[in-house]
Amino acid sequence: MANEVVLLDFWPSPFGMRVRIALAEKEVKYEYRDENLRDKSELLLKMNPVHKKIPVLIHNNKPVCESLIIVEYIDEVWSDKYPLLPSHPYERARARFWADFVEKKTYTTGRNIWSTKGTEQEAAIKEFIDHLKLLEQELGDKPYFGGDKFGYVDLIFIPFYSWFYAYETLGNFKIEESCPKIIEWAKRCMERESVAKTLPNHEKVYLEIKKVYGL
Ligand code: GS8
Repeated sequence: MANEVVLLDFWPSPFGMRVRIALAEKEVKYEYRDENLRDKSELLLKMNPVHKKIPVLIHNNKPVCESLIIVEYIDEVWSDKYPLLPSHPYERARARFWADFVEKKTYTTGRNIWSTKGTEQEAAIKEFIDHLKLLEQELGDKPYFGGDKFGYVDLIFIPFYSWFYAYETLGNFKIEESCPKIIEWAKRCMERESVAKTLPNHEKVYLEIKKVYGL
């Protein structure tokens, strides 16, 4: 079967970065299309008519939407290269639990940091740090969430590292002071080629967030 792969994405999107890292780990060749989210392409509206959001992976003309689902799809289709999810059902369930935690908590609470002020912002920062501390606890003394090797949870979480500078600058706090192990982990992940070549410059992300949210 021919493998025609197109990715509809937007460069600062942590959701899109997940898919780019997964495709890099699997050494899949694909066409990258950067969307203008204020003027979405016909293709995006056709391929993701329900949410109308990026990322969308189009594999042999068939769309797959939602980053967590896309990454699992990639892992199953290109199963011969670098498995991302653990093979044991229990470990797989645990990995999905923490990916879901990152999904439901980190992005949402992170956004509250720049959409609030004063005591509300202090509370948002505390909540954000509390979530990172739970992740730090789950990491424990392991080099990666995946254990000895970079895996699914690492891949799902690491794109947010490129947003840390924006969180810190807009909230005037330092993540490393409360969660040094998370920063160590992130730097370790950055040594991986798939991550290093995917994550954009943090100042560029910060400027884009300021622009998008009118800050
Ligand atoms: C989130 C995708 C998303 O929010 C996933 O793929 O995991 N749960 C989804 N995409 C945003 C850009 S990144 O902030 C998007 O496409 N927004 C366009 C819009 O809301 O109109």
